[in-house]
Amino acid sequence: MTTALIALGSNLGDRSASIERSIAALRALPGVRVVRVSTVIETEPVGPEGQGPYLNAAAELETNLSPRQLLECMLGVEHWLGRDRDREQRWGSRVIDLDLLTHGDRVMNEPGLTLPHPRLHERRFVLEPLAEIAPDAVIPGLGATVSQLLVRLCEEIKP
Ligand code: A4P
Ligand code: MG
Repeated sequence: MTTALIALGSNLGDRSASIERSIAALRALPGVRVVRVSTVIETEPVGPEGQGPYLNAAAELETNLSPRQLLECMLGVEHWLGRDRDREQRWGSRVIDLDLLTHGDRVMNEPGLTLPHPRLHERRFVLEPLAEIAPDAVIPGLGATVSQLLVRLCEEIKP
């Protein structure tokens, strides 16, 4: 079994139901155990103008699925919840976004799958909930823990 960390975000429709239903769907997946779920926080949108605020959360999973299999399942959950990628703008509004942040100590950059998630260290809406459930997790390739990355990001943002 491998530990995987994921991020959840929603800013369209019933945001809190979408987060809860995603967690329920992940729990129901064979080969996946949901170990911990953070609290859900409301965050200012990052990206194109005119989007509503997001609800964000993070979860820790144990899985015997490969990174590719797990991501496929996560994309399936997004689809099941009504996400329509064809009608979306990059970084624009979405019913649900599930990002695979880490999968054990895997570092990979393949078409359709990059690990760790390439922007996780730049996203406060990812690091904040993640720090609540896995502050001491070391992010492979970055050689820093989640709480160290969050401190760094907060220092960069300060003038
Ligand atoms: N993909 C490759 N690697 C991964 C991975 N590790 N996890 C591919 C998930 N997907 C991965 O993903 C596009 C494609 O990336 C997938 O088909 C998959 O094969 P996406 O999730 O549709 O892309 P995205 O979400 O538009 O971009 P990205 O890079 O995930 O950015 P973010 O950071 O998720 O931006 N503001 C707030 N406050 N809260 C948010 O949650 N989210 C975004 C989306 C923008 N602003 C936000 C929030
Ligand atoms: Mg995403």
